[in-house]
Amino acid sequence: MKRALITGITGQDGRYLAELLVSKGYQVFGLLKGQANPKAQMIHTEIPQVELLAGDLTDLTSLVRVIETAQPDEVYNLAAISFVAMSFQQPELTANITGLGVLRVLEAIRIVGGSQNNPIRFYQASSSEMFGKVRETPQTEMTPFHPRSPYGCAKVFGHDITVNYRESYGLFACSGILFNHESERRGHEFVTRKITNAVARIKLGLQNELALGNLEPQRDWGHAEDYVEAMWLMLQQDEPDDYVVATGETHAVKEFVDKAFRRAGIDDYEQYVRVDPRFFRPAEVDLLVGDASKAEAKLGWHRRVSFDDLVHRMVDHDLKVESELVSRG
Ligand code: G4F
Repeated sequence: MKRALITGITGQDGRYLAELLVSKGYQVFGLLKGQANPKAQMIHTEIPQVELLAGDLTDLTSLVRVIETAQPDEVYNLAAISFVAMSFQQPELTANITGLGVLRVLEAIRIVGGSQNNPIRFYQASSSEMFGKVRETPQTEMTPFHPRSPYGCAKVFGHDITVNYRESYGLFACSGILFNHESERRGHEFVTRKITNAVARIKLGLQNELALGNLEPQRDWGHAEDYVEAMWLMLQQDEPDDYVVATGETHAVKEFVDKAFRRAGIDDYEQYVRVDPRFFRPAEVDLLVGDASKAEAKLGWHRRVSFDDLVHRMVDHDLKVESELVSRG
């Protein structure tokens, strides 16, 4: 039985990845930070096979202990301060967790080692935010980075240190440069879920308007369940490498808004949407669209969920959840 350790187990990607690995027969461990973390119960209920181990990306000793306990074949580092807007408010914390946290996990892997025949394999959750003010379109593994937020800067460090540990110490370390990926499990702070939840509430008469920031940025949005499969595939190859994971399509935030309202039967979104400068960022990433041909050719990875299906699934889910809340009173 293969063993895997996932940091960021309580997030959208951590939960989908844990389910995928359990379905493949892995013993899965999740790193859980904090005392009495309220999300532990959610993991116990949703994926009872997962064993949670206490540790923190800011504490190398705890990471060493967790890796010694889990004895993983594969480590997936998904934990991060992942909300770009928050990284402008707490840049130092973001650098410490999203950036230096990667270095600490790599060091812990180096210290514990794994067996000579079976060294620990490492996956780093890199991000299309690293491309920032893009130098070329579409973006590939070779596109230079120009991050536009403390989050993007921290992710560039995480990516570079992953490549450096691979080249310096021969670690089986891969970096997945994932473009935006969303789902019914996405946090409400991210724009897609903020939109679909508000659409559901407006449709049910629970809310009158949706306040958003910049509606012009374009993103390459896929479904998270497709993307965690790419993470796993990267660690099953003969050689470690870096891969862009994306759909190759880009859509403006306002297109997402329009499609989401239409799914709920509202044709004119403009009467409900208010642009609020509070949600604008000090620097914006205007356009992201990825070229995943390397992942498609080498990993055999293909996205299954289209942009329309993604929006429809999220809106339908939120309509169901909000209706249930109403009927429960
Ligand atoms: O949903 P977002 O907050 O995602 P963002 O900034 O693209 O980052 C996400 O994708 C990255 C991959 O490229 C990940 F690395 C990262 O961890 C995260 O998962 O914002 C998307 C766009 C931005 O341009 C933002 O300015 O939507 C715009 N937006 C407009 N109004 C808004 C809002 N974003 C949020 N969160 N809230 C708004 O009200």
